Amino acid sequence: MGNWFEPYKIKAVERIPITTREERRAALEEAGWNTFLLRSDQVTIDLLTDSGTNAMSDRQWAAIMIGDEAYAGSRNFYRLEEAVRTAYGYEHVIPTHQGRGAEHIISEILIEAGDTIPGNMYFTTTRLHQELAGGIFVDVICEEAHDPTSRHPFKGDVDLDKLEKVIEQASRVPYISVAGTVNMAGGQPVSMANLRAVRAVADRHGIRVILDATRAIENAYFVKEREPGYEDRTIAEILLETCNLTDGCTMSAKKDSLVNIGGWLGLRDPELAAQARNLCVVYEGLHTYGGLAGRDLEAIAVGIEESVDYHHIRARILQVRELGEEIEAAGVPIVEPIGGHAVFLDARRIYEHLPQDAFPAQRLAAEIYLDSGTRTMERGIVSAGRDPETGQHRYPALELVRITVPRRVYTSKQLSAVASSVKAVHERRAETPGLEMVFEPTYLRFFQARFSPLEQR
Ligand code: P70
Repeated sequence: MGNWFEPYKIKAVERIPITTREERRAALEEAGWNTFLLRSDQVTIDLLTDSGTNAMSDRQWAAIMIGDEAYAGSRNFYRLEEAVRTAYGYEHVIPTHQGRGAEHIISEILIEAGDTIPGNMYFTTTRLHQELAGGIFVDVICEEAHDPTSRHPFKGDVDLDKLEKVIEQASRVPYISVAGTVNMAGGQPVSMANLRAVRAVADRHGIRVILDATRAIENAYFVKEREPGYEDRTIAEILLETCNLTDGCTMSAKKDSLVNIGGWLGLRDPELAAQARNLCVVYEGLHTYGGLAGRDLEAIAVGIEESVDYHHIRARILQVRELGEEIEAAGVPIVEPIGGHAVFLDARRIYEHLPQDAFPAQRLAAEIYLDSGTRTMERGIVSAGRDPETGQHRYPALELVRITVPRRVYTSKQLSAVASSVKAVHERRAETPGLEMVFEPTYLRFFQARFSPLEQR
């Protein structure tokens, strides 16, 4: 891995709450055993997500002060537009309050009832917007992605045979939905070679390719690290080449772009962009602010510039990897290879005695919180939700807990403490029972579902 260190120094700090086990037990009961329902004041190390939890730089905080809060035509919008054009290469930029705002707009524009959208594994919000627009998402990711033990270097790759078959059988395919890195597969990258092949398939059938660019810079780091021919290319060059293979993208700036809120839709086709700007005023706000303050737009623009810096992205990826290696060294089963934004624990193998409908990953996330006040997230059967046709649980192959690392926020010493806690929870695995779901909301149930612990069987 080579030596790495954080390419920054710390100028402001925030005190974190230290709690007792009794306090955590009470908090967990109150939260219905769902880490999404904990208050952050009850959390010591918050590894729920890397979304909007990043530490901004002094330059970004300075950018906040030059926010131009004009309703229309804010200068910060044009700054953002320029930053996106330079780094991502999309001519048309429509700001949105966050990633799902962009997903909503693109789904509504491109999808007609009965359409099929193939993609490299579902993402919760992306798929929901595709379904709400009348589409059906079909997973065409390579088989290796469903196997947590496979060490395939690009587990985000599309299976081209599956893709061809889905296109053949569908009545209409408005676009292929590709993400890099693939969140639900464990933060796994897609290769440039695969993306080029997807583009070729799309061109042959006259289909668009829409990228989920949320963590495309993390993807670019893996390409540079692993894909022959890319060793000497810069992160910025790889990012641009990635986007050049697509017709548009949705972006949650809350990840790669080092901000706390924001997103955008990038498009090449001026006709589609005009439609998107029009829907933007319906759902988000005028097309030059998209639900954001001018200062947010400026902070994203600066964040984009910082995010393509090699030293930044290298430290980011290697900090996550170090955490994963420490957990793995303790004998805890994790998803291999270690992904970009998080370490994923394999709850299926940890709680071998629990059936999937006893929510093993949900329980594991709760146990880690109880042990050390570390907050993580379930990414398994609860996240997968129910099949809209049958109303039954979807049973995903991956039953995971995501330990997600915010950018520039925690020290490696803190992450080491998390690794020790995971080890302690793992040692108690045999005596840990599952959960029962006692409240289930209609949409994206993982956010608000409530559970209660099952008695030991
Ligand atoms: C996470 C967050 C957001 C996200 C993403 C990808 C690959 C789009 C979005 C949406 C937040 C989250 C969302 C749903 C469930 C749990 C957590 N991912 N594409 O923690 O962007 O949140 O800005 O609307 O990862 O992974 P946004």
